[in-house]
Amino acid sequence: MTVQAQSGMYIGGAWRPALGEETLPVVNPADEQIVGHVPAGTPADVDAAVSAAREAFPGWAATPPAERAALIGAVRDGLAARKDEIAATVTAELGAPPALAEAVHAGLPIVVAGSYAELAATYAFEEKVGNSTVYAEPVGVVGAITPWNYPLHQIVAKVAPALAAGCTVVLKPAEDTPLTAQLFAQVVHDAGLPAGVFNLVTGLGPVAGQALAGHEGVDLVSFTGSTAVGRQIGAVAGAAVKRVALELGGKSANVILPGADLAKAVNVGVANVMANSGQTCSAWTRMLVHADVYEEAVSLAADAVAKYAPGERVGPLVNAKQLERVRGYITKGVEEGARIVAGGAEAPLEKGYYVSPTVFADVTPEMTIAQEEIFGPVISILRYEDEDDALRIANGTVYGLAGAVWAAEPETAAAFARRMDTGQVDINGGRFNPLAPFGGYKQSGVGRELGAHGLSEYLQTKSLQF
Ligand code: TXE
Repeated sequence: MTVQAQSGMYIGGAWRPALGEETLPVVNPADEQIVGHVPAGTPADVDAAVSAAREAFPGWAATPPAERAALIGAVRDGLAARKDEIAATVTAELGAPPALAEAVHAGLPIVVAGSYAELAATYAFEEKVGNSTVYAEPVGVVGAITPWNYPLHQIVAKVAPALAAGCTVVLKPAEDTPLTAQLFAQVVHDAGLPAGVFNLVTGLGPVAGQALAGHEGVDLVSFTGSTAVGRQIGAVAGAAVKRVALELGGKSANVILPGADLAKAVNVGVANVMANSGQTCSAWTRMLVHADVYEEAVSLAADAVAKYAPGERVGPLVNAKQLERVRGYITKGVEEGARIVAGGAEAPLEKGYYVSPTVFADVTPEMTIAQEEIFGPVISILRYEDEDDALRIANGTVYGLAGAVWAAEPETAAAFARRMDTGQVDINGGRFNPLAPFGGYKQSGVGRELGAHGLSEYLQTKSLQF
């Protein structure tokens, strides 16, 4: 499928010709065919977009929250109206299976945009504290840099709260998935947002992304991506004393305590990692199982992954680089002595960047595959002896983004979860809540997305004493 691509940048309320000549191909990782081209943004394009956002800022910041809410609601409605087109675009540039593209990639952003239409209208932008009135005011111009793994969700999780807060935005989406970002810009345009409130510059990370992150006209940088790039962006923001939010990697633990429903915990755990081909920062990639039921869990996991056929339920990885990276981790796991019980490094299909769903048993906490983010459909199963041992293993990485705990009683699981160094934990399966804050402890990042916590990232307070 070819997708309608824009040849320019969305700046100041219109599609404008890019200032450079170069374009970037967009490749469908399922069949390695080019589906479109987008312009490669230059620092001059970024300058133009930041100027437009700066110009629009005072007016948008002064727009009553109820009016901002109505416009965010119109964006939500536009996303809902174009859901099929969005899903098809995500399938074309990420290779996501159509059912996943429809339900998650196109569906989730509608929910998140809707939540910010409501929050913009109800948030306490002004409160009395003793003899003071405290105002929550927008930080200013936001530079949003997003990854490819959930192309639209990552955009909406930054842009919707920024707009709700009264900030204006320049977005630099991932070079692998810019077509979804162009569609989003068109939805924003059709919703009638004032010119310059939202701007889009496509292009490469080290060129357009770097220019945006270091731009003196940007007051806050919100980045989701690799820890390596996050560290650089954090350093640049720190030097300029500007606000920064970082959503980085994870190595989350799925802790199955004695007495839990083992089959359910293993099956849901496998599904969690297989979703989006394992390209989810919060994926529960380490399964922690008590020694007494360890072999039973391993065989349940091997049976469960057999149901995830590459090319059907499991899509490809996003590009050839990620394929090499994930295969490298699988090879490393074998070299370090882990036992493969399903999958392996060999390509399962002739075309496309596919990896076989892979389960490793006999993984020990210090192995590379138990420490580093793999970002593919690969699960490591670790053995623990008692609860303290499980907690030590669960907390024993540099990351702390998410996790799961299973026990016979939810209270037992919750008590364990409170001792985990991580930002979000699902208890006995949990249920997704778009209003719950999402973000990392330790090197998984700084700041929170979603709900009121996500909105407050884009605000600064001013207090007047009477
Ligand atoms: O990320 P990058 P990559 C992790 C995951 C994956 C690894 C590498 O482990 O295997 O990162 O993925 C922009 N200045 N996550 O290489 O490079 C880039 O254009 C400014 C976890 O794709 O960090 C893109 O828009 N921006 C993650 C964005 O950063 C720069 C999601 C992310 O790309 C830049 C994705 C620079 N110097 C990967 N260099 C999550 N937390 O969900 C790149 N970019």
